[in-house]
Amino acid sequence: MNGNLKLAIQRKGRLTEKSVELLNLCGLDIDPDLSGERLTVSARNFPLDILFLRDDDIPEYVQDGVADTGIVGENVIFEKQTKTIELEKLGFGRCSLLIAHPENKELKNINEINGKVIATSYPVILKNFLKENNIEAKIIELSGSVEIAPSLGIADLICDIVSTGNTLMMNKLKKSFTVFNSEAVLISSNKLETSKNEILNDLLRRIRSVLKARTSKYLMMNIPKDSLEKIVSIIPSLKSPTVLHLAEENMLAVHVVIPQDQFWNIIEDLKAAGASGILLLPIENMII
Ligand code: PRT
Ligand code: ZN
Repeated sequence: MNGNLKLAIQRKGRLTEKSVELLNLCGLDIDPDLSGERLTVSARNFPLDILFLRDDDIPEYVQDGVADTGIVGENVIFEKQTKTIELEKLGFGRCSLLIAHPENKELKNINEINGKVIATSYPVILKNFLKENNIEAKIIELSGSVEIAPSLGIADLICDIVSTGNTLMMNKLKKSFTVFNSEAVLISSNKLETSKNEILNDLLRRIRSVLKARTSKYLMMNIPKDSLEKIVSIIPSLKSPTVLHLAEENMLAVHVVIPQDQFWNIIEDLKAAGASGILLLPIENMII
């Protein structure tokens, strides 16, 4: 026991690289053995030990205190029904758990699922969804290759994770209903000792500032002096913009941080209000 915070991440899979990348962006110096050979690795400049585990085991390990915190998909947390705290959505590992049917069949109304046989690796989430919708169907639990169940004749429908939809297409299946939307999240045990909690809060602050920087951009532009009020009313920023004088009289430079997804919504309005020389720059980190 070295007092370090123990963070569980997926050993080898879809979430591994993004989890390590996020920790690196938080300024943690880690040299992970991504070959899957080692079980733990320590950060050189932060009191953190990383445990590499199968994603399915992470919620339980965090609940039981083997790890203090973990990064895992919401789909896995929900399926395992463990008692952990979801601290932050991390913006990667996005996917949906969907019901899909053979493309040569129709499935328009959710009630048509009644009496059908559905293959899935997520029986708990599916059972929940069926109950909420008052549907009676038979669930067949498979640990993998769910998408081939209809062509093997063992199920009418599947309920599986989809991200690009390529796997469905290759197996001649079509999406019908969304059961659950998921992304990677940071979870923690609900009984952390104070010293661990302090380290976790430090890590969480860093993660939040990295996530915030990722979704924000630094907008710079030149504007005619008399359109300042108009320009400020267009800009979707909580903070007041920086306004600088230019050598050219009657012109100002305006600098402001905006949510990245707003840029294309406001650009035409800015131009119409006289903005020119518009630059949009990435932000590496943002302390909030
Ligand atoms: O070995 P371990 O148990 O740790 O890993 P695993 O094989 O169980 O999980 P892994 O690495 O496949 O996925 C880890 C997590 O990534 C999942 O729990 C989800 O939260 C998330 N995620 C995001 C996905 C996908 N996208 C995804 N596309 N998990 C699985 N898939 C699979 C899906 O099951 C299907 O077979 O990819 C296929 C469909 O992908 P598309 O792109 O063809 O639609
Ligand atoms: Zn797994």
